Amino acid sequence: MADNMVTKILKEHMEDGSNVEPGEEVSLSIDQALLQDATGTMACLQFEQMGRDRVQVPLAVQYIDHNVIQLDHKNPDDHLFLQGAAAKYGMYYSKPGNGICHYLHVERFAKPGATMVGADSHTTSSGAVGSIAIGVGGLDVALVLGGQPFSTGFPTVIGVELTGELQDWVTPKDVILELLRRRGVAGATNSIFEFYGPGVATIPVTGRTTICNMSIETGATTAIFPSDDRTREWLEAQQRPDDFVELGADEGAEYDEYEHIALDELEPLIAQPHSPGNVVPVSEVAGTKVVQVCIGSSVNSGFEDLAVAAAVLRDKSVAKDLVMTVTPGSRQILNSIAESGVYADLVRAGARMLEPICGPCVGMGYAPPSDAVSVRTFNRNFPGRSGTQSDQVYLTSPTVAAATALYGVITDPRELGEYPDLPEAPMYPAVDDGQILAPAPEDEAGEVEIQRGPNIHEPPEADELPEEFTGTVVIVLPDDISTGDLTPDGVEVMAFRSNVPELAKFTLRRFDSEFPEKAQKMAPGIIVGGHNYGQGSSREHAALAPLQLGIRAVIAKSFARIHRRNLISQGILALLFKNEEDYDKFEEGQELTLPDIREHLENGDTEIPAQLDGTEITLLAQFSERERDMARAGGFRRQLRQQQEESAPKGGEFRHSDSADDQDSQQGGGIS
Ligand code: MIC
Repeated sequence: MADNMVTKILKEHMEDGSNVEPGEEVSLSIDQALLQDATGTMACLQFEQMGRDRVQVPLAVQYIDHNVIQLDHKNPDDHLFLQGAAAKYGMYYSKPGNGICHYLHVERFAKPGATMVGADSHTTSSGAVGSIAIGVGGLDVALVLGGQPFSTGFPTVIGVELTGELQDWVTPKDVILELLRRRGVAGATNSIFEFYGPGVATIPVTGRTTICNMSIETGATTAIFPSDDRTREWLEAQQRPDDFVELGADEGAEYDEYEHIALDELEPLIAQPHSPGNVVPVSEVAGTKVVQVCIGSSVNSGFEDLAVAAAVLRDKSVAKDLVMTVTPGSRQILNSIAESGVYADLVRAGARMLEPICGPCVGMGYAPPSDAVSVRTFNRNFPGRSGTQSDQVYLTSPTVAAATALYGVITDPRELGEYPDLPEAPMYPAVDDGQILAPAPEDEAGEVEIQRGPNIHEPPEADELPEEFTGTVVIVLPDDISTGDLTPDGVEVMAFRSNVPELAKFTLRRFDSEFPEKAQKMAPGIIVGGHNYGQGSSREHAALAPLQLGIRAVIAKSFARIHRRNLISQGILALLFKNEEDYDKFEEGQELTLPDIREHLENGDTEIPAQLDGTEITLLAQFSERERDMARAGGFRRQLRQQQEESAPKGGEFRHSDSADDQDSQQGGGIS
């Protein structure tokens, strides 16, 4: 049977037969795991609860790239903790300033045909070299580190045929913006994009990285490119020729859905505030005044991306009232732009050159002024993500960003005339793994001391689900609530990623600054949401912080994939409306009862009867068997412990938290 590439790779990694029907739950063996500092501390703490001495996955890398502003002890304490954990438990450790996890992983570790999970939604970048790379919550990464397979619904595979070639000034960023224009931010949920067709060969690996990185913004699980000559050249340049295998769909393979993009017909595109899905041609917003341009970071931080910006700005200056930042993706890119003259051109043009860290992409400094327009080559523009609550962030390609920096207004780069000659990308960049530390050898790992700073606390844990659940509606939210709404970005808040009780104080501040206090008073609480609840990042903090405040159920019209999983894994019921009109019946302060909820879940019932202040409504529990068990137990950690108590342990188990943090770590532990 002719299989597409996704199905081939998944079949090779399936631990339980060959059920490849979309939506059916499959267990996958995982080859690689990625962690970064903003989500890694929770992942490592949960891994430690499993009681394993060493990680069980063939390769795990802990990157430090998000929380690196280091205003005080919190960030560097996290780094030390993670460095110790990596050394002791058997993970590579990439030091701060060495590169942005998604980009650097494509350079140094990602492999064609491999499966990979990462505690970062943009883990998907590694699809650029033919990996199936999926962003998940920290607990899911911890489980993989502990030797468990990763279970997920078998995806719908969307074949994206690329034909033709991009015209001058149009870039791979426009390919993913075009998919976002067509599908919006939830139009590919539970799907994987697989690119094929003659246009694929025209897109370099760095361009593929940008496309795969932002595939998550459509709600997709991930995206993947075939492993072809471009991949071979890339891996050779990275001095990893042995990692190359040719991979693609079988001749005649079919897809569940199809898209076709004629590359030569694309034009420069831009996503307007405040959603990556709000895409229009640049010409529609040309002339808009801009005060900040940011190029690079998690996407568009490869050599060509920065070289084209430098070429546009060579011997010129950024506009008088505009400030521009440039962030290379990795130390290798920093070296390459320094050696090729790109760096000097950018500096002379007035750019603020940043180190290879996530930086402004996740609100780590360089926030724009109030109400002002910032044009960024990044991947997300949810409200307030830049650090400024009234921000007006547009997302676009480096060519549009460079032209905009030059003129101070949004500019279609095709107006610049002929495409400039770019300096040659160094074919063999200086491969330098000097800032990636190998783990301690197994026989020395016992000696490694892990330092735990005062900001590091065990994650909270839910109670077992009662026979009947009654809770109070604490807030009713609109569509498209992002995990950044739940757990905000920015220097101040993100410094508490290892300290959920403190972090919880910022929960949903954009909607109700009193939410944390209210939720604690009303506990057990319920959040009601619209469509695409929990879109965006993989941060499980967006489940842990509400849990800390006593939230025990979220009822929504639909959920984003990663967040839904994080809620269930952490013991929060993620229920759907059977009739969406029932959403309008909900108001703050109402009581909702789910009679016999345990029994319903035990029986595998999908329809869950509920009473909302006396009115009968029906909710849906669309759970797999595994999820039903998790929900009843009060989350996955508690479930595994129960299994351990009932029978001989299999594949790792979670210990009870008996640390001094135990008080914090109970449901509704609250904040002081
Ligand atoms: C993001 O782009 O939103 C982040 C910051 O990389 C997050 C990770 C995080 O919240 O720490 C992500 O995409 O998962």
